[in-house]
Amino acid sequence: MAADKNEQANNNKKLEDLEQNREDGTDQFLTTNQGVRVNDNQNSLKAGERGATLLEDFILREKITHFDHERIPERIVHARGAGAHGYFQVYESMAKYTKAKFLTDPSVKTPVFARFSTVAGSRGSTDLARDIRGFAVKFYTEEGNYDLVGNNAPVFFIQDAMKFPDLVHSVKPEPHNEIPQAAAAHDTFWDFISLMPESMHAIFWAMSDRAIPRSFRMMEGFGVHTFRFINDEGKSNFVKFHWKPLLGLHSVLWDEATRISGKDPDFHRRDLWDAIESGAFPEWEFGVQIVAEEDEHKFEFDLLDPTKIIPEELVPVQRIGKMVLDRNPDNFFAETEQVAFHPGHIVPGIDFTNDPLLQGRLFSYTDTQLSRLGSPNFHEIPINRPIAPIHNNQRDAQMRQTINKGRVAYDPNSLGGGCPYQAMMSDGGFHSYEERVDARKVRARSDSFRDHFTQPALFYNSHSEAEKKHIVDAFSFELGKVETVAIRQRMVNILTQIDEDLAKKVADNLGLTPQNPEQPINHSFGADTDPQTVQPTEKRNYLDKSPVLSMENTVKDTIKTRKIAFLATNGVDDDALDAMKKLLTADGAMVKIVATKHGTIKTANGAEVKVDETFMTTASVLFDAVYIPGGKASVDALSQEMDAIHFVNEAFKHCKAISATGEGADFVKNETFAGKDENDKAVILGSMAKETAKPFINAIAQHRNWEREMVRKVPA
Ligand code: HDE
Repeated sequence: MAADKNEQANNNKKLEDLEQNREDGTDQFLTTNQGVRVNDNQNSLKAGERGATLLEDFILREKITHFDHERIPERIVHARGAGAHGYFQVYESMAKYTKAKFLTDPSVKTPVFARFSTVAGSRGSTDLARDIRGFAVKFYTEEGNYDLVGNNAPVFFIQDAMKFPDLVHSVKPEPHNEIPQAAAAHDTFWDFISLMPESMHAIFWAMSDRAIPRSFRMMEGFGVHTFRFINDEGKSNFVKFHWKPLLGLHSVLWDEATRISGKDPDFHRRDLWDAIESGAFPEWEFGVQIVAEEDEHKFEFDLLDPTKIIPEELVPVQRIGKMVLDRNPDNFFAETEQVAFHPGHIVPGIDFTNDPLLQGRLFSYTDTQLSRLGSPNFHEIPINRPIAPIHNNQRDAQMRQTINKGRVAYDPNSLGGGCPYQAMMSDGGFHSYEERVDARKVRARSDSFRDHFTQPALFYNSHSEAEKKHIVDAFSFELGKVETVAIRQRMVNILTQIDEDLAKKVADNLGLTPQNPEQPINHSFGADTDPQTVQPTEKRNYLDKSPVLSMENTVKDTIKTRKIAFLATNGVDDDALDAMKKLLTADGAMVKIVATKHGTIKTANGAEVKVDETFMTTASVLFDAVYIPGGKASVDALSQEMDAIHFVNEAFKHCKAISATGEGADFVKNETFAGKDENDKAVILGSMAKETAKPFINAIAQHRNWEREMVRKVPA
């Protein structure tokens, strides 16, 4: 008990220490880094007003020197990202499977820091690149930091860490001209991929709508590798980790993504920030798929193969807890940029498997921090510090913050009373799972890793027609950007192994004919293996469909945090504006008034309404839906505004919900493409906001009306 109290006091002290690192200049004098108050921050010290600047100016030199060194190397991958603080809480004790304290005590709120990222682009690149997203969470548990460094796709492109530098070199901008930025649509990437059949499953995820999320808050996360849970008795179960967003899983269209990249390249970062600032805290449920140790070989795929999922139909995901992100960082650099994740940061109760990709990662992440953050003391940077106490005999190195007391920095010692001493397992000492190993030392890949086509086919077949079309379009776009025809052809040929119809459609868009690869795919699993013998195995069929893979089956009953544009100018009908606003905001949506000019507009009854955006500062692609309230003068003015007409047409083209009342409905019918099809369920026109609000809300909750995509005649 006393020990518990001490621990709690210690944790509180740690949190206080972290807070002390936060600086706020409010009501404070400006000082140098030595604490000397600065009297003139406008002028350097000169020999006369027009004279040369003096070397003596220690204030100028300190300021400029610090500035000159402001940049640190960006992450090699996942450079572009945004993060937030929050907490995690388990619903019920998982002690049956794991002894990790943060998963066994439902009363504990474990602080977390989550960072979402794209993989390929540089730090300043657009958020809306077609890419897998990083989904990394640092749990500051009482037993030390646990990092779950995952992605928004459950599978990876390669099976062995040996191929990671090759994969990343192929997707990064090409080395001779550093083109293209944050894009996989170029020759070197598809050259590599078309020679790597093991990448097919991840490629299908990357070509699907999941790779262009509507929001970080509306994407899933996955631990990817199979890990182990270890319980108090030392029993191990295999486990796969999932994050399920409570707002559902939603994406934008590719055409929209490219436009958002121009209108607001910070779209995802801003969306996360704004949601948290407005109190609409993003939430995910934490899920686990548990497989008993003795069932390791029961599946038709290998649990150690990171290019495979365990379909949820075979092993359901149990939702065991919730993460809430409720605080934005105070400083992007100090927190989001300096946070150092590592899949090797684990706590008792969690352990690794022999997934060869995971094993490689366990080396990589500390190594990369050494060059990025510059010192093995990166764990002392506030965002990386555990709340659990740190005591060991590690000493010194650049930028050491800790002031270790005493003369003893070795173990065993008698001068320090043998401290710090090792923890028994019963004291929470980490003890690696004693997996039995009896093997030859080889450079080779297991035969059980050779099935590359079954799961991409399962993924493709599980989607709706609209989603399938998006996948065909994505392949056609990406390969269309590839200049070397032989690479396009090779890729189309591999696609025939997965789905003939898809391959045909992509080939057709590229002006090619798919050929069944009669030549073996030269895929080497090891130095001395004969390529003939390591052919990928043929596609199998252990499951026709996995409906949870389709975004069609996601949460579609909420409009919380959805952004709705109201197009209005002077003379807008008061009731049409107010009633709709009230109903939408009551359901958690965010309404923005988009007008022709900034400032305020006057309603028909003379009320003043603040304008949030103008047609110059925003665009339909930054919204989920559009509403045009009636009011003759307002609608007449909108009819004269090309950008207003374009706004509605573009929203229509991107399959969004559109509603209008009174004269607004005439505007939609007469001036835009949106009113042409009376059967369109997501264009809701009427005379009163009170009547149109309900179907409008339903249509927004559906996210998009994909049926509309077949209408190709929209001039937007
Ligand atoms: Fe990473 N990865 N990775 N990765 N990764 C990095 O670490 C690496 C892999 C992931 O928001 C780097 O701190 C290797 C899979 C995320 O800060 C680096 C291999 C998954 C982030 C690195 C992989 C990931 C990283 C770059 C193959 C999903 C960003 C900077 C063996 C499960 C974390 C850094 C953040 C970052 C290496 C494969 C996820 C270079 C060698 C698979 C989310 O160490």
